[in-house]
Order: sequence, then structure tokens, then C-alpha cells
Amino acid sequence: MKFRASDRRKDFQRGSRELFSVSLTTILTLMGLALHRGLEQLKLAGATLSYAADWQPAAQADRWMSALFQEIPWTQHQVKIFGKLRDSPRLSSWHGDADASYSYSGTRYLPLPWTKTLSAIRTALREYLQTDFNGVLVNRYRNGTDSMGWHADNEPELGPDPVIASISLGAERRFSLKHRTDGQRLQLHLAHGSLLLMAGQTQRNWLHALPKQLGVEAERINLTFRRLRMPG
Ligand SMILES: O=C(O)CCC(=O)C(=O)O
Ligand SMILES: [Mn+2]
Repeated sequence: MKFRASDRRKDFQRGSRELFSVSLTTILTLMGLALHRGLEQLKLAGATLSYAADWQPAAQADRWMSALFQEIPWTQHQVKIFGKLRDSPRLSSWHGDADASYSYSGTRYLPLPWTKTLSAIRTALREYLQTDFNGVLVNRYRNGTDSMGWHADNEPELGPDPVIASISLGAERRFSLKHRTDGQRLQLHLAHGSLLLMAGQTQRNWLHALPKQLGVEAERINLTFRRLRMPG
């Protein structure tokens, strides 16, 4: 068999194209790893769940936590339980862009402005995930008797498969997930400075809760960043 110069040129071109595409894939993978450094995919049928236990160093998480204690106007929200409005067993505050009003558990909340620390956390999230959020629900669990019951973050303004970025500061607390129909369960322990990402069909197929944990005396702050779709 004879090789012509043009065949060799084609081989060379194909080879360098393949080499280029391999290195492009490697570069993109490395970029992805750098962007989402430490984010671990959790295997859960019908859910897209990932967790970065050490998303922020403890010193940064400490600074955010003490700043938020001062900046946030902590309020007792109401939750609807069996059709009746009751005091929520935690303190909360809804912040976001001016048009990001949010209805949950039977009440509509107008957004309070982004505080300095909430803006800084939103920027850190944007850089890490390449995703933008226009609102955040900030919750304060004063000790282990504060909690949040079973629910899904599935309000219509979040759209069908919302991305929810949940940041935990302070006391480590149990976070429970249960499948809506098949009884599967998962328990996580959300660490100081961690990031839990719920996406895909998680809210359709699973409920989540933050159960009471008697014996926990320390405070915890949780921030769930959300993207609301505005009408029109
Ligand atoms: O505190 C948590 O980790 C979860 C809070 C939550 O699910 C919510 O506010 O919707
Ligand atoms: Mn939730």
C-alpha cells in the first residue's frame, strides 16, 4: 500500500484535531473542577443533589454569621399547618431584587433589600456556580428546638425544576429528605460553611425537613438562594 503526501497531511490534520479536542475537554473539565471545587454529587434517584462540605473556610463562615446576626431584621413568619396559620418555629427574612416578591405557606413577602453580607454571598455563589439568584430566604434556628417541617420548595414562581442553593452557618444540623412515594430517605449533616445544591427534579420527587434536635444549643443560620421567575 502506498501512502501519498496528501494522506499523511489528512492523518496529521485529523490527529491534531483529536489532540485539540482532547485538550479542550481536559481544559473544560479542569475549569469545571475549579469552578465547582469540592462539590460532590449525591446519588439519589429522581433528584439532582450536590454538597460541598467545606464550601467556605470556617473563618469566612464565622464572619458572615456574625454580620448577618446584626444586618437581618429577624421576624417570626407564619406557616400554614392543616389550613391554619401558625408561628413558624424559626426566625426568617426574605430579601431580593425589588420585583422578587415571594408567596409561601399562605403569605406573600415583599423583598427587603440585599444587605452587604447577602450581596457578598450572592457574588461568591455566582462565581462558584455561574448561576444568578434574585432572592434569598434567610432563616435563624435559635437552638435545636427550632425546626422546619416536611415541604418542597415548589412555589409556582420558582418554575418547574428550580435550582436552590442552601448555605449553612453555625450549629451542624440534620437535614432529612424523603421520597414522596417510595419511602426512601436520606439524612445529611449540614456543616458550618457548607453548600447544598438542590436542582433538577428534586422538588418534584422529594420532600425535605430540618427536624428538631434537642440537645443542640448553638444557633444556626441557613440561607436558601432562589431564582424567581417574574410574570410577563
Ligand atoms: O434550614 C435548612 O437547611 C432548610 C430550610 C428550608 O428548607 C427552607 O427554608 O425552605
Ligand atoms: Mn426548603
